[in-house]
Parts: sequence; structure tokens; C-alpha cells
Amino acid sequence: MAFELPSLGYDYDALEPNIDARTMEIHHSKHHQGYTNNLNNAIAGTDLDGKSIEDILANLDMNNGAVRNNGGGYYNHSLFWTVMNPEDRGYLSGELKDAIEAAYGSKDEFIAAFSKAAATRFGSGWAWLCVHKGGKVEICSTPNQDNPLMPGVSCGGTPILGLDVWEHAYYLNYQNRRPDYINAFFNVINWNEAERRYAEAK
Ligand code: MN3
Repeated sequence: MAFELPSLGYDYDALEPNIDARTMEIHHSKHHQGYTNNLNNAIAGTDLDGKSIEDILANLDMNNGAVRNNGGGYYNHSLFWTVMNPEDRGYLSGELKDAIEAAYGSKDEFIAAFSKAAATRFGSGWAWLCVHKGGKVEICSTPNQDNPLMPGVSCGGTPILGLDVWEHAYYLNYQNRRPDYINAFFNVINWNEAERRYAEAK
């Protein structure tokens, strides 16, 4: 059974002015579609065909570049669209708020640490907030389309918030101003979804 490009769940222009419609359209319909197609091609006829994406990534042969890059790309973007929401953003609350304050002191200090991880990722990659079994949260970042579900990658744990810092995610609107794009991301985070993922993964 082939993977399918998930719907955004909102319009391409819904995150304006924080993320522009043209960027969202290309990012979803071209980049994410490409990772999806290439992942399907890479697993067709192999024993990975029919497995969940989480299972494929957790048991990944890191030397399998096609599945590593495209499986990561498929998973990472699928998560990314859900942790942004134009209408029902919610706010940091509940158990996730407690876990973030335990690890980073305050929401503002968490935002500063996450922003630094995103800003200092050299080249292309992602910044993540992950949860470990037991509920401890940790910020980390990965190069390219790697993610913490993959064996031996970065901080491990389950990602519950992710920010794409590839240039294709922001260059049309922000050019080389990655920090401005990172700041804008905090205007559109769907905290309800992050909290749901936290409760599921802890
Ligand atoms: Mn991307």
C-alpha cells in the first residue's frame, strides 16, 4: 500500500503573513509530493512495503539513502503541517507546559533554545522538540531529512514539534533571513496538536 500526500487541512494562504501562500503551495504540492513519490518507489517490492512510516524509520538501515531521505521527508513534512494551525492555535498548557518549564525554565527560554537550534543548523535540516519515555522533553536538530526516530540520530525520543529550516521552506518570502522565519513560526504553532502528541508519546 502506497503512502499518500496528506492534506494540509487548511488553505495554502491560511498562514499568511507568517508563511506565504506560494511557499506553502510549492512546499506541499512539489517538495512533499516528491518525497512521497520517491519513498513509494524506494520501498515498492521490498519488505518495507506495507509497514507504517514510524516502523520504517525506527528500523531504518541508515545506509539506505533513498528510504532515509524520502522516508524522512515524508514523515517530517507530515508532522510539520499538523503543528501549524491558522485558526485554532491554542496555547502552551497542561502537561506539556509543565514538561517544558521543567526542562527550560519558562516558555520564553524554551522559545530561545528552540530558535537557537533552528538558527544554528548549518545548511538544510530541522529543529525538533522531542519527548522521551517518562515525559522529559528535549530540543535537538537534525541535518537533511533525518529525524530523531531514526536509529542513533540526534536526541532520540519522539518528535512532537518540528520546524523545517531548509531554504525551500522560507526563501521566497524571507530570503536569507532565517531568524525572521523562525520567529514567524511561533505565531502559527498549533499547541493543541503538540500537546496531543506529547500525551501520546510520553
Ligand atoms: Mn521542506
